[in-house]
Amino acid sequence: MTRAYVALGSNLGDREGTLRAALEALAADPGIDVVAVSRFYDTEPVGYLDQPRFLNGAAALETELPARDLLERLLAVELRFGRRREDVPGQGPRTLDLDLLLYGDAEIDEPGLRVPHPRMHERRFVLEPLEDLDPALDVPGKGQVQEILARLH
Ligand code: GSY
Repeated sequence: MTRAYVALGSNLGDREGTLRAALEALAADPGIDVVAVSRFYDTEPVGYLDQPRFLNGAAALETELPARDLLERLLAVELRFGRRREDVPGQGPRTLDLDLLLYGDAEIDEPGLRVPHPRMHERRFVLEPLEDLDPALDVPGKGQVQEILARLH
């Protein structure tokens, strides 16, 4: 059994309803246990700034699925609930983003699958929800979540 951490984000439509529906969809998957959910945070957009505020959160999952299969299930849920505005590819408003952040203590760098997530240590909107779940959580190569956040302040 592996503990994995997932970031959730939405900045279009019923943001909280979408995050909750996505968590229910993950919990309904027989291969995934949702063991903890962070608070949700209303956050300023980072990167592409001309878009609505986000609602961000994080969840701890337990799974026996390999990382690649877990990622595929996340992408399937994202597709079910997600919608991206065609005019701003990549960085624009979206109804749902699900990012695989951590998969146990694994370090994986394969096409389409990188854990730890390569930008998670720079993103307050990822680290604050993770700190809710486990301040001492280790991000391989970067240290504990609480330490990374303290360095960002
Ligand atoms: O995958 C990240 C999507 N995203 C976000 C986000 O989730 N929250 C905030 N606050 N800014 C963001 N910019 C991008 S892109």
